[in-house]
Amino acid sequence: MDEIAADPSHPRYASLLMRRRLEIAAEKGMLADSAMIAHGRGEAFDYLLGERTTESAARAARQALAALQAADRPVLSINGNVAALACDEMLQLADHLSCPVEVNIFYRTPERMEAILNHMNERKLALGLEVPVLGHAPDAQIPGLKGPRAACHREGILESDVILVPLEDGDRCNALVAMGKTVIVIDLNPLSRSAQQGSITIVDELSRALNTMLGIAAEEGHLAIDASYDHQAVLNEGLAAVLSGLKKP
Ligand code: PTJ
Repeated sequence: MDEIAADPSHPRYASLLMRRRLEIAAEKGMLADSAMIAHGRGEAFDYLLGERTTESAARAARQALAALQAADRPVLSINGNVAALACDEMLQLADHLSCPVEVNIFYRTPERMEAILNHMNERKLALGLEVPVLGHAPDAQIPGLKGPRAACHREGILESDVILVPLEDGDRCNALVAMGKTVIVIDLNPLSRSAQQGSITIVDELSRALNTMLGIAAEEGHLAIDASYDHQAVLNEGLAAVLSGLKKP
């Protein structure tokens, strides 16, 4: 799946690999029409960050993992871009947390839902994981949202207490926060509404953020929540890191 023409030593290898994953997902009908625009915006911010996990992003990832581990009903939300870019890492994190993933897309069509669910279930089988993959039979609505984008599973997103929403739309993030959930956002843009409104925001590239969490989980197991964690202060550090990229010669 991951074959690309570039050599792994190519300085832009990781970026080229992610683009290839999006091309493959587009061919499979998994992506929204605006998926490439969203990705391009992310790439621009990542360029300014130096395509690295900053110290503040690592701290946010740590707090996010601790919150997910402490949750009664954690759930990981999957959209088209997330399924394309980091399906395996999302399944591995769900496996570590013994929780479901739920395919929940903004630009919802039956065809896209089927393509993403098929992809997730194929990867789940290939990895040999028992993770429940929800999204096939929504039986609830996220309050405050209109139309198909509100559809979700009662046993998944609706009744979750802590939810990971990478690359999330601002309205939906807001609706989840309004439900009283701890909402963990992964977004390279520290100024996005989701990044600002989330409970814990990791300003990092999706696959790097997930691999940071998986690495900490493997090395340290169960973490304690940091009671002094300050979402806005960590987010401001993320913004400062982006802005420092503008000043480079
Ligand atoms: O599959 P759907 O229908 O749910 O649609 C998914 C997209 C991503 C198209 C939809 O949610 C959307 O339009 O999102 P936005 O409003 O463009 O927000 C996406 C955010 O994710 C932006 O702030 C980007 O900077 C950021 N982003 C993009 N790629 C990455 C990223 N953040 C982290 N890692 C990335 N790889």
